This record gives sequence, structure tokens and C-alpha cells, in this order.
Amino acid sequence: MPGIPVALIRTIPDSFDRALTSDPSVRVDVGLARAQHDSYVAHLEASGCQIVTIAPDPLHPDCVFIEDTAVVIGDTAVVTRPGAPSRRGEVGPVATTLSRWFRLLPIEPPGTLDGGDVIVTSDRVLIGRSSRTNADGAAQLREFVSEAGLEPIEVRVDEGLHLKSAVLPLDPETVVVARGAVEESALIGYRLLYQDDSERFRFSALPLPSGGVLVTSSAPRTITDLISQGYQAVPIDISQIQAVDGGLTCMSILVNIP
Ligand code: CIR
Repeated sequence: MPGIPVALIRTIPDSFDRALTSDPSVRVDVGLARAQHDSYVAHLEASGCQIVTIAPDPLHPDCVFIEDTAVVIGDTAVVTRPGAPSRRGEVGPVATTLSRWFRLLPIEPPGTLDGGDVIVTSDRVLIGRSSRTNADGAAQLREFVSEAGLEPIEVRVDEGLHLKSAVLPLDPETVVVARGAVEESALIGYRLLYQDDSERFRFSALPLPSGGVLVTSSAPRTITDLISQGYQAVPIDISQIQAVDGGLTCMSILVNIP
């Protein structure tokens, strides 16, 4: 892709131990989470990304999960309206930063949309219908995607927080899926690989701009499978991020700046 690869990231606030989680017994170590996040950012930087950092907001414990606040398609940044009301205040500073390079298109109420529910490839956009992205939010994005000349495809998410909790792109043709978690018939045209069943939802992946795929070290069997298929897997430990339902895609917005 032409342009300068930029990773927009947001650092971890002191309040991160109050981030939303599906497991109320979880206790997060904020210091360890920061060290893991630093390592994640270092991988992006080593892969050639210019890092643009937005300051954390202690009033928004989940603000490190910047992916959920905007989706960039072509020259447009769709500014989301997160499904969790406590996260809606996260979008402002991200939109302000993105407006340096992109025109902004906000998702309007009553629509809700989380960026973690959106997978953009060169000719189509998968839109997860999850507990965070409602029918109205999906419809607003669908309309824009069609206008942009791409094909919008809705995918029902039956299990897990977001589409990208269960469907992880490795390259434009291939996704790794948690078996049975989403409406797999909507993924027609993709080559489907599966997470090892013993590692369900412990696998996450992020293709790096310079090649290779960052993968969660919590899924060693799935990683072995990917390596045997020729992928250059780069494992990273993000246990404290996963404890609050985050994965590898959610901590950055990767864009190409002309
Ligand atoms: C939340 O529940 O919203 C956060 N604790 C985790 C968000 C993860 N986002 C993502 O995977 N795109």
C-alpha cells in the first residue's frame, strides 16, 4: 500500500483496572499491562510504523482499545458510537487526530458500532452484528461502504465480544476463526483456518506492515499450525489485555498517510 504506515495508539490510563470485562473475577495488573502494551508498540515501530500517540484519559478506563472508536476506509474515518455507553467519550480525541488526514463521518444515534466489529479488505467490509454493534449502526456503515464502491457483508456474532474476537485476518484472503462463534456462511470467499479448540478466544493476530503476523503467545497450538502453513508468526504476551477482553487488533488503528 502506498503512503507512510502510521499506527495510532493510546496509552494505558491509571484507571485500566476498571476496564470492562466479561469476567468479573479478573484482577488486572496495570504495571504489567503497560509493559505488555509497550512491547506491542515496539513491534509496530520495528515493523516500520510511525507511531502517533494520543494521551490516555483516566475517565475512560478502556481508552487503550482505540480500534473501537474509528474505522478508516479510503479517505474517510467513520467515527463510531461505541455500544458500551461508558466508552462513548473515547471518540473525541481520536476523531480530532484523524481529522488531520481524513474526512470524518460519524455514526449517529440510535446506531452503535464498535471498530472491533469491522474488517476492511480491498473489495469488501465485514460488519459484525454483536452485542456492541446494533442493526442501525451496521446499516449506517453498510450505506457508506456501498457508496464507497465496496461490498458490505453483515456477519452475526454469536459468541465473544466482537467480530475480531473470533475472526482474525492473517492476509487479505485468510482468516482464523473460533469454530462456531460467528455465522461462518457469511465468510464465503475467505480461506478459513481454525483456532485450536483448546485455545478458543485465546488467539488473536495482527498482520505487521513489514510482513509477519503478531500473534498471542497464549495460543501455542494455533501458532504451531500457522507456522506449519508458512506464516511468520511473532508471538507476544498480552495477558493483561486479554483479561479485559482485548486482543491484538484493538490497541491500534493502522492507516497509510499519503
Ligand atoms: C470492552 O469491553 O469494550 C473492552 N474491555 C475491550 C475492548 C476490546 N476491543 C476490541 O477487541 N476491538
